[in-house]
Amino acid sequence: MQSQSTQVVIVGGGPSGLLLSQLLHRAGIDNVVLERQTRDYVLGRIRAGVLENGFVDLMRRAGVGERMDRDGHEHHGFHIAYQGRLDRIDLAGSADGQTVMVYGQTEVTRDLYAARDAMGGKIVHEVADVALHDLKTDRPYVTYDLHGDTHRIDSTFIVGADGFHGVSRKSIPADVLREYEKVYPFGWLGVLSETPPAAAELIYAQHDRGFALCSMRNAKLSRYYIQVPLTDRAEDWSDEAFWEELKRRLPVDVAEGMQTGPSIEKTIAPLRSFVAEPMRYGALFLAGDAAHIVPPTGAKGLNLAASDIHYLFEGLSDHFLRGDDEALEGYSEKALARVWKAERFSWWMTSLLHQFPDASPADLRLQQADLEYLFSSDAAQASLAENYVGLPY
Ligand code: FAS
Ligand code: PHB
Repeated sequence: MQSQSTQVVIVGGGPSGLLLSQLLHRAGIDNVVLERQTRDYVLGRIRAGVLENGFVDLMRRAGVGERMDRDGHEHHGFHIAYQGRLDRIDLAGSADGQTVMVYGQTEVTRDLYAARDAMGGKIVHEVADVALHDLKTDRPYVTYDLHGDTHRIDSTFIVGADGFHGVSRKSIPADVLREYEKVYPFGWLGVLSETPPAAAELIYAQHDRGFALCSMRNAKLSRYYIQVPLTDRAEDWSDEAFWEELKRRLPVDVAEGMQTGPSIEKTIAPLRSFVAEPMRYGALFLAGDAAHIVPPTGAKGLNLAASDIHYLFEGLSDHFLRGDDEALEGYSEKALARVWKAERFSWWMTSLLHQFPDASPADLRLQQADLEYLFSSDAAQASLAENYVGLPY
Protein backbone atom coordinates (compact mmCIF):
# COMPACT_ATOMS: atom_id res chain seq x y z
CA MET A 1 0.00 0.00 0.00
CA GLN A 2 1.32 3.43 -1.01
CA SER A 3 1.00 6.02 1.77
CA GLN A 4 1.09 9.80 1.89
CA SER A 5 -0.17 12.53 4.21
CA THR A 6 -1.81 15.91 3.72
CA GLN A 7 -3.80 18.47 5.68
CA VAL A 8 -7.17 18.07 3.91
CA VAL A 9 -8.42 15.22 1.70
CA ILE A 10 -11.35 16.31 -0.50
CA VAL A 11 -13.50 13.47 -1.85
CA GLY A 12 -15.16 14.67 -5.09
CA GLY A 13 -13.83 16.78 -7.97
CA GLY A 14 -17.03 18.63 -8.82
CA PRO A 15 -17.50 22.38 -8.24
CA SER A 16 -17.61 22.06 -4.42
CA GLY A 17 -14.41 20.05 -4.13
CA LEU A 18 -12.49 22.02 -6.73
CA LEU A 19 -13.45 25.42 -5.32
CA LEU A 20 -12.39 24.42 -1.81
CA SER A 21 -9.15 22.90 -3.12
CA GLN A 22 -8.33 26.11 -4.95
CA LEU A 23 -9.04 28.34 -1.93
CA LEU A 24 -7.03 26.11 0.43
CA HIS A 25 -4.05 25.88 -1.93
CA ARG A 26 -3.96 29.69 -2.34
CA ALA A 27 -3.95 29.94 1.48
CA GLY A 28 -1.00 27.53 1.67
CA ILE A 29 -3.05 24.62 3.03
CA ASP A 30 -2.06 21.29 1.48
CA ASN A 31 -4.90 19.22 0.03
CA VAL A 32 -5.62 16.32 -2.32
CA VAL A 33 -8.79 15.86 -4.41
CA LEU A 34 -9.99 12.30 -5.12
CA GLU A 35 -12.42 12.04 -8.08
CA ARG A 36 -13.87 8.76 -9.29
CA GLN A 37 -14.64 9.88 -12.83
CA THR A 38 -12.40 11.11 -15.63
CA ARG A 39 -12.10 14.85 -16.09
CA ASP A 40 -13.95 14.67 -19.41
CA TYR A 41 -16.82 12.86 -17.73
CA VAL A 42 -17.11 15.54 -15.03
CA LEU A 43 -16.95 18.29 -17.67
CA GLY A 44 -19.60 16.50 -19.74
CA ARG A 45 -22.30 17.14 -17.15
CA ILE A 46 -24.83 19.89 -18.03
CA ARG A 47 -26.29 21.27 -14.82
CA ALA A 48 -26.70 24.70 -13.22
CA GLY A 49 -26.80 27.98 -15.05
CA VAL A 50 -27.41 30.80 -12.55
CA LEU A 51 -24.80 32.02 -10.02
CA GLU A 52 -25.65 34.09 -6.94
CA ASN A 53 -23.50 37.09 -6.02
CA GLY A 54 -21.87 35.08 -3.24
CA PHE A 55 -20.68 32.43 -5.69
CA VAL A 56 -19.40 35.09 -8.10
CA ASP A 57 -17.43 36.79 -5.29
CA LEU A 58 -15.98 33.46 -4.13
CA MET A 59 -14.83 32.59 -7.67
CA ARG A 60 -13.08 35.97 -7.91
CA ARG A 61 -11.54 35.46 -4.43
CA ALA A 62 -10.25 32.08 -5.60
CA GLY A 63 -8.62 33.79 -8.60
CA VAL A 64 -10.94 31.97 -11.00
CA GLY A 65 -13.30 34.75 -12.04
CA GLU A 66 -11.66 36.11 -15.20
CA ARG A 67 -13.54 34.07 -17.86
CA MET A 68 -16.79 34.26 -15.85
CA ASP A 69 -16.51 38.08 -15.75
CA ARG A 70 -15.75 38.15 -19.47
CA ASP A 71 -18.26 35.59 -20.80
CA GLY A 72 -20.92 35.53 -18.07
CA HIS A 73 -24.06 37.64 -18.34
CA GLU A 74 -25.34 39.71 -15.43
CA HIS A 75 -29.14 39.48 -15.21
CA HIS A 76 -31.20 42.17 -13.46
CA GLY A 77 -34.49 40.27 -13.57
CA PHE A 78 -36.46 37.34 -14.92
CA HIS A 79 -40.03 36.66 -16.05
CA ILE A 80 -42.88 34.49 -14.86
CA ALA A 81 -45.43 33.48 -17.50
CA TYR A 82 -48.91 32.33 -16.56
CA GLN A 83 -52.38 32.57 -18.07
CA GLY A 84 -50.82 34.11 -21.19
CA ARG A 85 -49.24 36.93 -19.17
CA LEU A 86 -45.52 37.63 -18.85
CA ASP A 87 -44.69 39.45 -15.60
CA ARG A 88 -41.15 40.52 -14.70
CA ILE A 89 -39.45 40.15 -11.34
CA ASP A 90 -37.08 43.12 -11.04
CA LEU A 91 -34.20 41.62 -9.06
CA ALA A 92 -31.99 44.71 -8.99
CA GLY A 93 -34.92 46.98 -8.15
CA SER A 94 -36.29 44.70 -5.42
CA ALA A 95 -33.12 43.32 -3.87
CA ASP A 96 -31.02 46.43 -3.18
CA GLY A 97 -29.44 46.38 -6.63
CA GLN A 98 -28.36 42.73 -6.41
CA THR A 99 -28.30 40.68 -9.59
CA VAL A 100 -27.36 37.13 -10.69
CA MET A 101 -24.74 35.91 -13.16
CA VAL A 102 -25.75 33.52 -15.95
CA TYR A 103 -22.70 31.29 -16.47
CA GLY A 104 -22.96 27.50 -16.79
CA GLN A 105 -21.72 25.08 -14.14
CA THR A 106 -19.77 23.30 -16.87
CA GLU A 107 -17.75 26.48 -17.46
CA VAL A 108 -17.31 27.03 -13.70
CA THR A 109 -15.92 23.51 -13.42
CA ARG A 110 -13.70 23.99 -16.47
CA ASP A 111 -12.28 27.21 -14.99
CA LEU A 112 -11.64 25.50 -11.65
CA TYR A 113 -9.82 22.58 -13.25
CA ALA A 114 -7.67 24.99 -15.28
CA ALA A 115 -6.79 26.96 -12.14
CA ARG A 116 -5.95 23.77 -10.23
CA ASP A 117 -3.66 22.67 -13.06
CA ALA A 118 -1.99 26.09 -13.21
CA MET A 119 -1.13 25.85 -9.48
CA GLY A 120 -0.08 22.20 -9.69
CA GLY A 121 -3.06 21.14 -7.59
CA LYS A 122 -3.21 17.47 -6.62
CA ILE A 123 -6.27 15.81 -8.22
CA VAL A 124 -6.43 12.03 -8.61
CA HIS A 125 -8.99 10.89 -11.23
CA GLU A 126 -10.60 7.49 -11.67
CA VAL A 127 -10.15 6.48 -8.05
CA ALA A 128 -12.21 3.49 -6.87
CA ASP A 129 -13.43 2.16 -3.54
CA VAL A 130 -12.76 5.33 -1.55
CA ALA A 131 -13.19 4.55 2.16
CA LEU A 132 -12.96 6.89 5.16
CA HIS A 133 -11.38 5.58 8.36
CA ASP A 134 -11.02 6.56 12.04
CA LEU A 135 -13.12 9.72 11.61
CA LYS A 136 -13.58 10.13 15.38
CA THR A 137 -9.85 9.97 16.12
CA ASP A 138 -7.06 12.53 15.66
CA ARG A 139 -5.48 10.33 12.97
CA PRO A 140 -8.19 9.86 10.30
CA TYR A 141 -7.25 8.49 6.92
CA VAL A 142 -8.65 7.65 3.50
CA THR A 143 -7.94 4.58 1.38
CA TYR A 144 -8.68 4.19 -2.32
CA ASP A 145 -7.74 2.04 -5.28
CA LEU A 146 -6.15 3.37 -8.43
CA HIS A 147 -5.55 1.07 -11.38
CA GLY A 148 -5.36 -1.93 -9.06
CA ASP A 149 -3.06 -0.42 -6.42
CA THR A 150 -4.32 0.49 -2.95
CA HIS A 151 -3.38 3.91 -1.55
CA ARG A 152 -3.64 5.49 1.91
CA ILE A 153 -3.72 9.22 2.72
CA ASP A 154 -3.40 10.32 6.35
CA SER A 155 -5.02 13.69 6.81
CA THR A 156 -6.07 16.13 9.54
CA PHE A 157 -9.50 16.60 7.99
CA ILE A 158 -11.62 14.96 5.26
CA VAL A 159 -14.19 16.89 3.20
CA GLY A 160 -17.02 14.95 1.57
CA ALA A 161 -17.78 16.91 -1.62
CA ASP A 162 -18.82 13.76 -3.46
CA GLY A 163 -22.41 14.59 -4.30
CA PHE A 164 -25.67 12.86 -3.46
CA HIS A 165 -24.44 9.39 -4.44
CA GLY A 166 -21.02 9.68 -2.82
CA VAL A 167 -19.45 7.64 -0.03
CA SER A 168 -18.96 10.42 2.54
CA ARG A 169 -22.50 10.91 3.89
CA LYS A 170 -22.83 7.14 4.11
CA SER A 171 -19.70 7.09 6.33
CA ILE A 172 -21.66 8.81 9.12
CA PRO A 173 -23.23 6.18 11.42
CA ALA A 174 -26.98 5.70 10.95
CA ASP A 175 -27.63 6.48 14.62
CA VAL A 176 -25.94 9.86 14.18
CA LEU A 177 -27.22 10.91 10.74
CA ARG A 178 -30.66 12.51 10.34
CA GLU A 179 -32.03 12.67 6.78
CA TYR A 180 -34.99 14.77 5.59
CA GLU A 181 -36.44 14.13 2.13
CA LYS A 182 -39.32 15.29 -0.01
CA VAL A 183 -39.66 13.66 -3.47
CA TYR A 184 -41.68 15.53 -6.10
CA PRO A 185 -44.02 13.56 -8.42
CA PHE A 186 -42.37 14.81 -11.62
CA GLY A 187 -39.01 15.48 -13.26
CA TRP A 188 -37.44 18.06 -15.57
CA LEU A 189 -36.65 17.14 -19.17
CA GLY A 190 -33.74 19.42 -20.08
CA VAL A 191 -32.54 20.26 -23.61
CA LEU A 192 -29.43 22.16 -24.68
CA SER A 193 -29.55 23.61 -28.20
CA GLU A 194 -27.22 25.77 -30.27
CA THR A 195 -29.92 28.36 -30.85
CA PRO A 196 -30.34 31.95 -29.65
CA PRO A 197 -32.25 32.23 -26.34
CA ALA A 198 -36.02 32.75 -26.50
CA ALA A 199 -35.61 35.99 -24.52
CA ALA A 200 -32.90 38.18 -23.03
CA GLU A 201 -33.83 37.03 -19.50
CA LEU A 202 -35.05 33.71 -18.05
CA ILE A 203 -38.73 32.81 -18.36
CA TYR A 204 -40.32 30.51 -15.76
CA ALA A 205 -43.71 29.35 -17.05
CA GLN A 206 -46.64 28.03 -14.97
CA HIS A 207 -49.12 26.30 -17.25
CA ASP A 208 -52.00 23.81 -16.98
CA ARG A 209 -49.91 21.39 -19.07
CA GLY A 210 -46.93 21.72 -16.74
CA PHE A 211 -43.93 23.88 -15.84
CA ALA A 212 -41.45 25.13 -18.45
CA LEU A 213 -38.24 27.16 -18.20
CA CYS A 214 -36.40 29.10 -20.90
CA SER A 215 -32.78 29.72 -19.91
CA MET A 216 -29.48 30.10 -21.69
CA ARG A 217 -25.69 29.72 -21.51
CA ASN A 218 -24.79 32.46 -24.03
CA ALA A 219 -26.19 34.27 -27.09
CA LYS A 220 -25.87 31.09 -29.17
CA LEU A 221 -26.58 28.38 -26.62
CA SER A 222 -30.00 27.90 -25.02
CA ARG A 223 -31.15 25.70 -22.16
CA TYR A 224 -34.81 24.66 -21.87
CA TYR A 225 -36.76 22.50 -19.44
CA ILE A 226 -40.29 21.10 -19.30
CA GLN A 227 -41.92 19.27 -16.40
CA VAL A 228 -42.52 15.60 -17.29
CA PRO A 229 -43.94 12.58 -15.43
CA LEU A 230 -41.36 10.48 -13.57
CA THR A 231 -42.22 7.60 -15.90
CA ASP A 232 -40.91 9.45 -18.97
CA ARG A 233 -37.51 8.67 -20.47
CA ALA A 234 -35.45 11.23 -22.40
CA GLU A 235 -35.20 8.87 -25.35
CA ASP A 236 -39.00 8.85 -25.58
CA TRP A 237 -38.95 12.55 -26.49
CA SER A 238 -38.10 13.53 -30.07
CA ASP A 239 -36.78 17.05 -30.56
CA GLU A 240 -39.97 17.92 -32.46
CA ALA A 241 -42.16 16.68 -29.61
CA PHE A 242 -40.09 18.63 -27.09
CA TRP A 243 -40.27 21.94 -29.02
CA GLU A 244 -44.01 21.54 -29.65
CA GLU A 245 -44.74 20.90 -25.96
CA LEU A 246 -42.45 23.69 -24.78
CA LYS A 247 -44.17 26.20 -27.07
CA ARG A 248 -47.62 25.14 -25.83
CA ARG A 249 -46.59 26.16 -22.32
CA LEU A 250 -45.31 29.63 -23.26
CA PRO A 251 -47.06 32.92 -24.15
CA VAL A 252 -47.88 32.98 -27.89
CA ASP A 253 -45.47 35.79 -28.78
CA VAL A 254 -42.58 34.02 -27.02
CA ALA A 255 -43.40 30.71 -28.71
CA GLU A 256 -43.75 32.29 -32.14
CA GLY A 257 -40.43 34.11 -31.83
CA MET A 258 -38.51 31.05 -30.64
CA GLN A 259 -35.80 29.56 -32.85
CA THR A 260 -35.61 25.79 -32.45
CA GLY A 261 -32.86 23.40 -33.48
CA PRO A 262 -31.38 19.97 -32.79
CA SER A 263 -30.77 19.08 -29.14
CA ILE A 264 -27.10 18.58 -28.28
CA GLU A 265 -28.02 17.26 -24.83
CA LYS A 266 -31.30 15.82 -23.55
CA THR A 267 -31.72 14.42 -20.03
CA ILE A 268 -34.39 14.02 -17.35
CA ALA A 269 -33.57 14.96 -13.75
CA PRO A 270 -35.83 13.95 -10.86
CA LEU A 271 -36.73 16.64 -8.32
CA ARG A 272 -36.22 16.22 -4.61
CA SER A 273 -35.63 18.24 -1.45
CA PHE A 274 -33.05 16.53 0.76
CA VAL A 275 -31.01 17.54 3.79
CA ALA A 276 -28.60 15.44 5.87
CA GLU A 277 -27.74 16.57 9.39
CA PRO A 278 -25.21 17.07 10.88
CA MET A 279 -22.78 18.22 8.17
CA ARG A 280 -19.85 17.24 10.38
CA TYR A 281 -18.85 13.96 11.98
CA GLY A 282 -15.47 14.07 13.74
CA ALA A 283 -12.82 14.86 11.12
CA LEU A 284 -15.38 14.62 8.25
CA PHE A 285 -17.16 17.70 6.87
CA LEU A 286 -19.90 17.38 4.21
CA ALA A 287 -20.32 20.09 1.55
CA GLY A 288 -22.60 20.62 -1.45
CA ASP A 289 -24.81 17.88 -2.84
CA ALA A 290 -23.24 15.35 -0.44
CA ALA A 291 -25.28 17.07 2.27
CA HIS A 292 -28.30 18.57 0.50
CA ILE A 293 -30.33 18.59 -2.70
CA VAL A 294 -32.87 21.20 -3.80
CA PRO A 295 -35.35 21.12 -6.70
CA PRO A 296 -33.61 23.27 -9.39
CA THR A 297 -36.58 25.68 -9.66
CA GLY A 298 -34.91 28.28 -7.45
CA ALA A 299 -31.43 27.80 -9.00
CA LYS A 300 -30.02 27.08 -5.52
CA GLY A 301 -28.19 23.73 -5.85
CA LEU A 302 -24.81 24.91 -7.03
CA ASN A 303 -25.16 28.14 -5.04
CA LEU A 304 -25.65 26.31 -1.74
CA ALA A 305 -22.43 24.41 -2.45
CA ALA A 306 -20.71 27.81 -2.62
CA SER A 307 -21.90 28.97 0.80
CA ASP A 308 -20.88 25.63 2.32
CA ILE A 309 -17.41 26.09 0.84
CA HIS A 310 -17.26 29.70 2.08
CA TYR A 311 -17.98 28.61 5.68
CA LEU A 312 -15.73 25.55 5.47
CA PHE A 313 -12.79 27.49 4.02
CA GLU A 314 -13.20 30.05 6.80
CA GLY A 315 -13.06 27.29 9.43
CA LEU A 316 -10.18 25.34 7.90
CA SER A 317 -8.02 28.43 7.38
CA ASP A 318 -8.73 29.61 10.96
CA HIS A 319 -7.63 26.18 12.18
CA PHE A 320 -4.45 25.82 10.16
CA LEU A 321 -3.35 29.47 9.98
CA ARG A 322 -4.59 30.92 13.29
CA GLY A 323 -5.06 27.89 15.56
CA ASP A 324 -8.68 28.90 16.08
CA ASP A 325 -11.41 26.21 15.86
CA GLU A 326 -14.52 28.31 16.59
CA ALA A 327 -15.60 28.53 12.92
CA LEU A 328 -15.05 24.81 12.36
CA GLU A 329 -17.04 23.95 15.48
CA GLY A 330 -19.88 26.09 14.18
CA TYR A 331 -19.73 24.94 10.54
CA SER A 332 -22.60 22.46 10.50
CA GLU A 333 -25.04 24.73 12.32
CA LYS A 334 -24.14 27.79 10.25
CA ALA A 335 -24.27 25.97 6.90
CA LEU A 336 -27.56 24.22 7.72
CA ALA A 337 -29.22 27.52 8.71
CA ARG A 338 -28.68 28.81 5.16
CA VAL A 339 -29.41 25.42 3.57
CA TRP A 340 -32.87 25.18 5.14
CA LYS A 341 -33.81 28.71 4.03
CA ALA A 342 -32.83 27.78 0.46
CA GLU A 343 -34.76 24.50 0.76
CA ARG A 344 -37.84 26.48 1.79
CA PHE A 345 -37.51 28.90 -1.11
CA SER A 346 -36.89 26.11 -3.65
CA TRP A 347 -39.90 24.16 -2.34
CA TRP A 348 -42.10 27.30 -2.48
CA MET A 349 -41.04 28.20 -6.03
CA THR A 350 -41.56 24.59 -7.14
CA SER A 351 -45.02 24.52 -5.55
CA LEU A 352 -45.87 27.85 -7.18
CA LEU A 353 -44.98 26.88 -10.73
CA HIS A 354 -45.59 23.14 -11.23
CA GLN A 355 -48.71 21.04 -11.86
CA PHE A 356 -49.12 18.42 -9.12
CA PRO A 357 -50.92 15.27 -10.32
CA ASP A 358 -52.85 14.92 -7.05
CA ALA A 359 -53.76 18.63 -6.77
CA SER A 360 -57.35 19.21 -5.66
CA PRO A 361 -59.47 22.09 -7.07
CA ALA A 362 -58.73 23.90 -3.82
CA ASP A 363 -54.96 23.35 -4.32
CA LEU A 364 -55.23 24.87 -7.80
CA ARG A 365 -57.10 27.93 -6.52
CA LEU A 366 -54.52 28.40 -3.74
CA GLN A 367 -51.71 28.19 -6.31
CA GLN A 368 -53.37 30.84 -8.46
CA ALA A 369 -53.90 33.03 -5.39
CA ASP A 370 -50.17 32.69 -4.63
CA LEU A 371 -49.35 33.90 -8.15
CA GLU A 372 -51.92 36.72 -8.03
CA TYR A 373 -50.56 37.85 -4.66
CA LEU A 374 -47.00 37.77 -5.97
CA PHE A 375 -47.86 40.12 -8.82
CA SER A 376 -49.99 42.42 -6.75
CA SER A 377 -47.43 42.99 -3.96
CA ASP A 378 -44.07 44.73 -4.06
CA ALA A 379 -43.26 43.08 -0.73
CA ALA A 380 -43.94 39.62 -2.16
CA GLN A 381 -41.73 40.35 -5.17
CA ALA A 382 -38.99 41.74 -2.94
CA SER A 383 -39.10 38.53 -0.89
CA LEU A 384 -38.78 36.40 -4.02
CA ALA A 385 -35.97 38.61 -5.31
CA GLU A 386 -33.89 38.53 -2.11
CA ASN A 387 -34.08 34.73 -2.08
CA TYR A 388 -33.33 34.38 -5.79
CA VAL A 389 -30.20 36.59 -5.70
CA GLY A 390 -29.11 34.67 -2.59
CA LEU A 391 -29.55 35.30 1.13
CA PRO A 392 -26.46 36.65 2.92
CA TYR A 393 -23.70 34.17 3.86
P1 FAS B 1 -21.36 17.10 -7.73
O1 FAS B 1 -22.32 15.94 -7.73
O2 FAS B 1 -21.39 18.09 -8.83
O3 FAS B 1 -19.86 16.54 -7.69
C1 FAS B 1 -19.52 15.45 -6.85
C2 FAS B 1 -18.32 14.77 -7.49
O4 FAS B 1 -17.92 13.68 -6.62
C3 FAS B 1 -18.64 14.15 -8.83
O5 FAS B 1 -17.71 14.58 -9.79
C4 FAS B 1 -18.56 12.64 -8.60
O6 FAS B 1 -18.05 11.95 -9.72
C5 FAS B 1 -17.61 12.55 -7.42
N1 FAS B 1 -17.80 11.36 -6.59
C6 FAS B 1 -18.97 10.79 -6.22
N2 FAS B 1 -18.73 9.71 -5.44
C7 FAS B 1 -17.37 9.61 -5.32
C8 FAS B 1 -16.51 8.71 -4.64
N3 FAS B 1 -17.00 7.70 -3.92
N4 FAS B 1 -15.17 8.89 -4.74
C9 FAS B 1 -14.67 9.95 -5.45
N5 FAS B 1 -15.44 10.84 -6.12
C10 FAS B 1 -16.78 10.66 -6.04
N6 FAS B 1 -28.31 23.20 -9.61
C11 FAS B 1 -28.74 24.43 -9.98
O7 FAS B 1 -28.49 25.40 -9.26
N7 FAS B 1 -29.45 24.59 -11.17
C12 FAS B 1 -29.71 23.53 -12.00
O8 FAS B 1 -30.34 23.70 -13.04
C13 FAS B 1 -29.27 22.24 -11.66
N8 FAS B 1 -29.51 21.16 -12.49
C14 FAS B 1 -29.08 19.92 -12.09
C15 FAS B 1 -29.30 18.78 -12.90
C16 FAS B 1 -28.86 17.50 -12.50
C17 FAS B 1 -29.13 16.29 -13.38
C18 FAS B 1 -28.21 17.35 -11.26
C19 FAS B 1 -27.77 15.97 -10.79
C20 FAS B 1 -27.99 18.47 -10.46
C21 FAS B 1 -28.41 19.75 -10.87
N9 FAS B 1 -28.17 20.89 -10.09
C22 FAS B 1 -28.57 22.13 -10.44
C23 FAS B 1 -27.46 20.77 -8.86
C24 FAS B 1 -26.00 20.70 -9.17
O9 FAS B 1 -25.63 21.83 -9.90
C25 FAS B 1 -25.28 20.55 -7.86
O10 FAS B 1 -25.77 21.47 -6.89
C26 FAS B 1 -23.78 20.73 -8.00
O11 FAS B 1 -23.33 19.82 -8.96
C27 FAS B 1 -23.17 20.47 -6.61
O12 FAS B 1 -21.81 20.33 -6.78
P2 FAS B 1 -21.01 19.28 -5.88
O13 FAS B 1 -21.43 19.42 -4.46
O14 FAS B 1 -19.59 19.45 -6.26
O15 FAS B 1 -21.54 17.83 -6.33
C1 PHB C 1 -30.31 26.58 -16.09
O1 PHB C 1 -29.99 27.50 -16.86
O2 PHB C 1 -29.88 25.40 -16.23
C2 PHB C 1 -31.25 26.87 -14.95
C3 PHB C 1 -31.58 28.19 -14.67
C4 PHB C 1 -32.45 28.45 -13.62
C5 PHB C 1 -32.97 27.41 -12.87
C6 PHB C 1 -32.63 26.08 -13.16
C7 PHB C 1 -31.76 25.81 -14.20
O3 PHB C 1 -33.83 27.68 -11.85
